[in-house]
Amino acid sequence: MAQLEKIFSMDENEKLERVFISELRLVKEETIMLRGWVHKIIDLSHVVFVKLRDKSGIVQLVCDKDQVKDLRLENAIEVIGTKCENEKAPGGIEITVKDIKIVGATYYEKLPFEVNSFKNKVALETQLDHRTIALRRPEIRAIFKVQNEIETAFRNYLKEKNFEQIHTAKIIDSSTEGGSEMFTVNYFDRRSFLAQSPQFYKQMMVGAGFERVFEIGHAYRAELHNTWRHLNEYVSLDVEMGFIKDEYELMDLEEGFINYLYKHLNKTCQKELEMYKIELPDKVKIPRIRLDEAHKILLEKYNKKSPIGNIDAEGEVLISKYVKEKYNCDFVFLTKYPVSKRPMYTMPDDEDKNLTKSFDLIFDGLEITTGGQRINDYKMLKENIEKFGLNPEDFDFYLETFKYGMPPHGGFAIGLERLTMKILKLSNIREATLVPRDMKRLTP
Ligand code: AMO
Repeated sequence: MAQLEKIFSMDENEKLERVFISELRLVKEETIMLRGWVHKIIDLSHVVFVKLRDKSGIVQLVCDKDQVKDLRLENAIEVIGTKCENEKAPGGIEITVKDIKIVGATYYEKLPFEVNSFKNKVALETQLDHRTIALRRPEIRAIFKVQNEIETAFRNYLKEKNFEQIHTAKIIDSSTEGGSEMFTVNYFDRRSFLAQSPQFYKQMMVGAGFERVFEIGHAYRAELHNTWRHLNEYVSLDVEMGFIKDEYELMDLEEGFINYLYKHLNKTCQKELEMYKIELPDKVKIPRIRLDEAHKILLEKYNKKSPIGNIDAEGEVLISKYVKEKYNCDFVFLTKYPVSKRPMYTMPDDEDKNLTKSFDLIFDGLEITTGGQRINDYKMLKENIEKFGLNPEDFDFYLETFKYGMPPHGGFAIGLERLTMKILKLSNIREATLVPRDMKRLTP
C-alpha cells in the first residue's frame, strides 16, 4: 500500500510545473515544485532549514532530518512542497517540504569560497579562477542582471528611434582604429585580424541604405595594458546614424540614451541597485566642454598638465570632479579633439581644420565613449587616408560605399563593461565581465 501511495504521489508530482522563487507570491496552488541549488543548510536539530536559491531569488525550505541527510551545499535539487505564509521567514513565505530529489551531484572536498555569505569578500583573481561558482553569489550575479538590462535599454531605445541591429564580421582584413593593437588570426593561407571595432562596417551599412544602425558585439584590442579599466576583449555598443546635421546631434542621442537607461534600470533593477547602494538620478543633463578648455581648467584649478591633444587617466578623474562640483553631473562630453589624435575617418571641424567634429564621454572619471561625425565625401576620405600615410587601395572595400552618395553621418561606441562598472561603482572592469580576457587570462 505504501508503495502504491508513493507511485500515486509521483504521478501527481509530475503534473506540477516548476515555479520560480520570484513567482511564489503569485501562484495560487498550495503544492508546488521548485528547482535550484542548496544555498545554505541550517540544522536546528528538531528541524532543518534549507535555503534554496534559483535564478530569481532565495526561499526557505522547512525539512526534516531524513529529507536532508544526503544534501550538500550547492547540490542542484528539485523540491515538492507546500507554500506557507510565515512572517518570520525571510520574504514572508516558506516551503514545507514533501520531497527533495538531488538532480545535480557535487564532487568537491571544499568549496573554493562561501557562496552564501556576502560578508567575506573574495579576492577578484580567486573569483575569476572559479567564475561559475563566484557567479552563484547573488551580489555578483546582480552585476550581470544590470548589464543585461543595459543591453536591453540600448536596443529598445535605438529601435524606438528607427535604428536596426546589425552583426558584422569580426575576422577582418585591415585595421580600423589605426595603431598596432590588433590580434592576428591565421585565415587559411593568409593573415587576418580580429576587429578592433565594427567602425567601417557600421558606416558601410548606413551607406547601404540602413541609414541608422547599431551593433552589440565583441571588439578586440591587443593593448599591452593590464589595468583596472582595460580588457583585450570587450563588448562594444556601437551606433551609426545617417543624415545628421553635426556631432552635437550624436551627443543629444547619447544623452537621451543615458536618461532612458537610468529610467529603465530604476524600473527593472531596483533590488540590484540597492545591493550596491546606487541611486540613479531622474534626469541627466550632460555639460559639453571643448578639450582645449578642459586642459585650461585642469591647469588652472588643479595644476594638472595634460598630454597634447588628449586627456590622461588622472585628467579624466579631475575633470569629472570639476563637473560634479560645478554641474552636479557624473558625465561630461569633451569635444573638438585634434586631427592628430583621431582616426583618418573623422570629419575635420568647420572652423579650425586642425580640430575634428569628435567627442569623448567621460563618466565618473573614465572615458566610456568615443564618437563623432565622419568624412562622407569620397575624395576627401581618400585624400585623408593618404595624409595618414596609409594606402587607399587597402581600404577599397570600405571606400567603395563612398562613391555612391554617402550621406553625412556619424556615430559613437560605448564600452559595455566600462558603463556597467561605473554605474555600479565597481573598482575593476573584470568584475563587470563574465569571462574576462586580459594579458594574463585566457581561461576559464
Ligand atoms: P574607442 O577606441 O575609443 O573608439 O572605443 C570606444 C569605447 O570602447 C571602450 N573600450 C574599451 N573597453 C575596455 N577595454 C578596452 N581595451 C577598450 N578599448 C575601448 C571604451 C571606449 O570609450 N570606432 C570608435 C567609436 C566610434 O567613433 O564610433 C572606437 O572604437 O568605453
